[in-house]
Amino acid sequence: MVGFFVFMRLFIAIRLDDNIKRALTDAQNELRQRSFKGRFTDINNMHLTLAFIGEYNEPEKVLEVMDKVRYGQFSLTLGGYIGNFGNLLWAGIEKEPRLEALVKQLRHYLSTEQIPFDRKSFNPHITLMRNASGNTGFADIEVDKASMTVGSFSLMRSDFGKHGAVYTEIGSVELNRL
Ligand code: 2AM
Repeated sequence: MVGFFVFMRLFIAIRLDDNIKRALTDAQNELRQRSFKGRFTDINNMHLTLAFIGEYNEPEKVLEVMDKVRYGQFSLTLGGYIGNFGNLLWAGIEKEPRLEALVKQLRHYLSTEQIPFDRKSFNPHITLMRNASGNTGFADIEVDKASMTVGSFSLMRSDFGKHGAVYTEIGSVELNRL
């Protein structure tokens, strides 16, 4: 019999708490008030991507690799500004060496276990909207520098629904192991 595999679009991310989400929603509302048009990220979909895996059919293997990471909790603080990659607008993160070290460790294990991932250098950001048009003035928008404690990171799947992508957590790993 020929088996068939179900490929899922996977990525590893930090999920955000309500305090951070509130600050990001305020920033989105400010963009709306300035007549920015485009696809705003749904509040439930807000996250910080650590590694994008893409189409892959062994989520259990990814969770096993995530479980190899030995790392403690740290705090994540919004940078207070909006940046862009072309017409994608994002909220910046305050520079945090512990975030960068976590991503380095995670990507090291993904590599050694031969799990494919996007190797573009890590550029921490939280997407606020895509296909932005109608205005270009966002540089002076101040985003509340909200903070949260990062206590875990998650394996997420992305599915395309009627109203755009829907992200669902498959599993998570605690950051309490040094
Ligand atoms: P983002 O982090 O810039 O918002 C699921 O597609 C998530 O993985 C999105 O949040 C997306 O962008 C992020 N991502 C990172 N690299 C990606 C890539 N090469 N292709 C698609 N999505 C990517």
